[in-house]
Amino acid sequence: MQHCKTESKDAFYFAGMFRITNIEFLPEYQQKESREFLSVARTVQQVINLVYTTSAFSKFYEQSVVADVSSNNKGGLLVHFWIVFVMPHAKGHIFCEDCVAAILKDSIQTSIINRTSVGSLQGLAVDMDSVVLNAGLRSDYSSTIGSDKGCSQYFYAERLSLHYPLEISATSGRLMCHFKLVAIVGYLIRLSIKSIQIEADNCVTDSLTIYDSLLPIRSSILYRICEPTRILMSFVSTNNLMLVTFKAPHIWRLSGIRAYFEVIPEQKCENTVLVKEITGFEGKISSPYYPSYYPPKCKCTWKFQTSLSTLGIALKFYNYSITKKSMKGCEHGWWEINEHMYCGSYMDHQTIFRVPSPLVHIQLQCSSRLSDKPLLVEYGSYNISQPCPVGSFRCSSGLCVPQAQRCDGVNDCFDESDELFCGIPCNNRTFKCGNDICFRKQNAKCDGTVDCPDGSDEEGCTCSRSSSTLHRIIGGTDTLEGGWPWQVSLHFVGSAYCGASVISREWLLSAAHCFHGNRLSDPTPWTAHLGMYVQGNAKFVSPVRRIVVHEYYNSQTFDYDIALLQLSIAWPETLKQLIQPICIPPAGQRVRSGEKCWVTGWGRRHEADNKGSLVLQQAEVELIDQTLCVSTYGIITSRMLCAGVMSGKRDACKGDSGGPLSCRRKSDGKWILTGIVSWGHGCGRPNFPGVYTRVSNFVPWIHKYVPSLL
Ligand code: 4AZ
Repeated sequence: MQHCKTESKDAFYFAGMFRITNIEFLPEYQQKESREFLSVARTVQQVINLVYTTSAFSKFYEQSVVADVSSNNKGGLLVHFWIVFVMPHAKGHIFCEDCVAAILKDSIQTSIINRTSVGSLQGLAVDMDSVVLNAGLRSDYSSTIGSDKGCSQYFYAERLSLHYPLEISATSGRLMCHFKLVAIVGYLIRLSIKSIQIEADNCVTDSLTIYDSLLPIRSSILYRICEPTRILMSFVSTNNLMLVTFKAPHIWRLSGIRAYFEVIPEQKCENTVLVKEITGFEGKISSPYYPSYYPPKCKCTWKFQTSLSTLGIALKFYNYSITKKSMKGCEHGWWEINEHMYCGSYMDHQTIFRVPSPLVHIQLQCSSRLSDKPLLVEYGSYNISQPCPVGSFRCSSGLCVPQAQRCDGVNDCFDESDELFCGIPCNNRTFKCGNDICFRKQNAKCDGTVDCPDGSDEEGCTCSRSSSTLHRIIGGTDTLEGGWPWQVSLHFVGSAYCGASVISREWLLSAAHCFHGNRLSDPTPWTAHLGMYVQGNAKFVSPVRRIVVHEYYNSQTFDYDIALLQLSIAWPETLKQLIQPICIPPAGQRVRSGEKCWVTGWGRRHEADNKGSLVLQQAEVELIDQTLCVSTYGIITSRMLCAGVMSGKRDACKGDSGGPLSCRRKSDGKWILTGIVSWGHGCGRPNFPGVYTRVSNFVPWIHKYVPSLL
């Protein structure tokens, strides 16, 4: 709850507005002396009197004063008013701002039946959504109701494409100006500021403030400038009116503003773009009213389509970047791109965001309280399988720079990623690449990231072969510690939620459906538990840095149910007895029905259980003929395979999702990740085998993110 301090000894001023929906605007309302204005003002004042004289604040209520009755783009009348309370001997007392506003809002009677936001305020038809009321200053009260004219002025702008000048200057004395700008109905106001001369005092006394209303109401501030500037800046209202206040109470050298305003039409912010076949940037999209600051209430939709399915959409943001939505607030734009949420933030360099899909649907919603800096985004297509051209280096931000610029001491990537892991003198704390270049990263060998320019740190890395710890499982039924060293338990906000498999030092493979949903798609609440046997007792736990859900994942059909997870911390070499990657099958590998494989996990042991198992479970299952599986379920795609036993009994269940279906290759004894636990009709039901994601169909997709995998 907010409180406000009195400026004078005992009077409190509140500035507010609301929209009356059932009275048509007449030009006479612009004349404060007209019968029409006085009649509406009297009615509104009486209504407000009634509201507060029957409230808990009746003792302190003094009066209400209607300052303006204006047209607006939503129809009806927009009424701006002041409410004054007097508390005798208030001395330091505070007046609850939220209470004063709540009394007014709660007095509006709405009916749920007609489902509109219009309610009745003592007989006046008032739009609930339009009501705003904030504490204000006595000086603003005096100058806006006309008792202290100062340099307050009205401007009625009726002509399009005309620059209406707004200029004021003084070299001594004081300036307290209120410029009320009103445009014809259906249009907006754009204020362009050429220069401001002002004392920079952190907005304490000197400021230029732009309001989305006709009274200085704090919650409708569009922007505030409290420092001198000569850079052209422009701001757009959300209605056909705007208030500009300029305050410089102690002038002793040149102060003032040079500005102009225009009447502009409302712009729709949507576009459908067909992107050409050639890769590269070819066009631009921008925030609404570019190059003006964009208003706080905005929504844009852009649809992109490339001409080839192998091309995705690249977006180059100027001085801006978008990152996966996190738990923190999102103050500079919500971006929804193909159903994934991102938050925007300003930075001092350009960033590139690639969407590996030929069809991209983007929605931007402005999320800042004030107007925000204009955004410019270049778009174009890129080759999904080759995001950077041959001979160039891919920066962490996605930007491509010539390979020759890597390690040249210049921050060409802007995020310094081209200058990371460049050669330093070799010692026992560095890693030595094949070409004798050393860099500072321990355990760089086989961590899934190519660190050496020659790739030697990721050469010869291998996945799990049958080892001494493993024969016990093959022959038996018990899961022994270390038996399935690639098995991972994924915890969401501290609880076991899904399984996954280790495929490199920092990458895991799991099911996309584990991460479907607003909170589930955010890596922050997830932890990966590796080298675990009894649930909760992992040998190694890492937060999750990144979740890559397959872009074609379909939550209705479970098609493309695959996701890659990048660990924040690579698991240490010292745990290799208990943690080992499983091999990815060769691309397009066909499987033999009847082959015996193993499914493992901490999921439920019976369909009716309500919690998972404490000890890692294993079950031997058979790969099932695809045609038989299609005839069982009907909706089996080539990205799925079935495994189980037709009698039921051996199967995966809830909680095992994302975990491995491991098959041992006879020729070399290596374990292959043939499937990922995905879905099924119940668990262990006769004739309804478990359905798994067919990993051999995703080898190029996995290599795109984990290029070092063999
Ligand atoms: C699940 O709900 C689930 N019997 C996983 C696997 C199977 C069924 C359900 C297969 O996560």
